[in-house]
Amino acid sequence: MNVVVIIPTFNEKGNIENLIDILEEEVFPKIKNHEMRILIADDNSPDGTAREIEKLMSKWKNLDLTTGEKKGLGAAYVRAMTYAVEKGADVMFEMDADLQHDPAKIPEFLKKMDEGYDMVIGTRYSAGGSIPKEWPFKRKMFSVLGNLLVRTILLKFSIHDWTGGYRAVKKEVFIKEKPELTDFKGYTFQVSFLNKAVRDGFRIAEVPFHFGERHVGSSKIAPMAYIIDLLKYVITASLQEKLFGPFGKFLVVGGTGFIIQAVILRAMVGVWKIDPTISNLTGAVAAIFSNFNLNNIWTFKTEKIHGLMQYLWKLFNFYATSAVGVILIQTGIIFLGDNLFGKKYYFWYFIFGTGILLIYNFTVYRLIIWRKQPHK
Ligand SMILES: Nc1nc2c(ncn2[C@@H]2O[C@H](COP(=O)(O)OP(=O)(O)O)[C@@H](O)[C@H]2O)c(=O)[nH]1
Ligand SMILES: [Mg+2]
Repeated sequence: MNVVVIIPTFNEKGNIENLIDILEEEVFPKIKNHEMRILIADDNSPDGTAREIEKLMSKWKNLDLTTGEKKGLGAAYVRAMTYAVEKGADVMFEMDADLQHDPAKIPEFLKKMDEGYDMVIGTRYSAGGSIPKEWPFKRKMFSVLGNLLVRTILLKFSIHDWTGGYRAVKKEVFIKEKPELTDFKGYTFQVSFLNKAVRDGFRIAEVPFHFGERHVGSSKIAPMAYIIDLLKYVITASLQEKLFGPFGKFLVVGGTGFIIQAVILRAMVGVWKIDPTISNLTGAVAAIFSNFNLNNIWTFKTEKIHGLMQYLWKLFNFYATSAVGVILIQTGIIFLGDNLFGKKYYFWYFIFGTGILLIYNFTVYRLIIWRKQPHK
């Protein structure tokens, strides 16, 4: 594969030559099965980083430079990745210039790529990874809690390091997500890019690494502005996903099911004078059938069921799930509540039971009936 290590720089003159030397002399010679290049994404650094690179370009033929106006880290990455893809890159690395990202880990990322992953995330927060021991307690807390907060708000716990900037990504992921990568131009780019890749089912692996101390110079991050930008992103993204994503659609479908059942019940009992129990059951069977089909063509349309046998089998599963949910979970919670705290609060048990029922149903649908397929 054609691999490009992209290094964004803003006033990194003191670090960049050192890093390039390590990559060219120690890391790249060990990689035999891929073609390795370096692309520096500089934003007209006043310290003359770009001039330094131009000098080094006569020494290293696989070294390239893109320069532009300073619009933030994310904007620099989007520009550089666009350029790299145009020049034929298959895989792109994100790496800081300040030597905080151990270049010796590159082969481990590439191994994951060879195994078929689409994106590989360097992680500081799982076994084998770490943040600098020298950091003061406050900074450590900040770093750990920040990540935990992102994971919790997004409700995505399988990835341990959302905010880091040591990654490898296949060009397909970038091409797919690029149109949506324009809103957050700063450091929040990292979280939003990864979140979109997760959403779209790209296969993601993690490589633990020890995050070092900055070599020379100072951090470019503005902590307060970053935190506000980050929170803005994770909260809106999470709400959007929950309300307008499959879960929101699932709730809408459930609402239509309720109406269908109510109309059938009223019609059968009121107009045709049929026994209410039988009428209710008939309404339920019809509502469940409608729910199943609406979920199939709308809520989970990306995992739509094909073929008659598959359809009948999943429909059977859906009826079974619905029966188990209503009988065991919803009714069970009401039964428990009645016996533990008294019948007085029965309606609250019903509300609580219905809440749990919804979560149970959605989980079964997502994990069993319309299981998310990895990105093709
Ligand atoms: N091109 C470009 N690079 C940036 C910008 N902001 C930060 N960087 C680079 O991004 C990398 C990470 O920044 P750094 O200040 O080390 O962040 P920290 O490690 O979170 O403190 C470094 O290589 C910076 O030079 C920017 O606006 N434009
Ligand atoms: Mg840094």
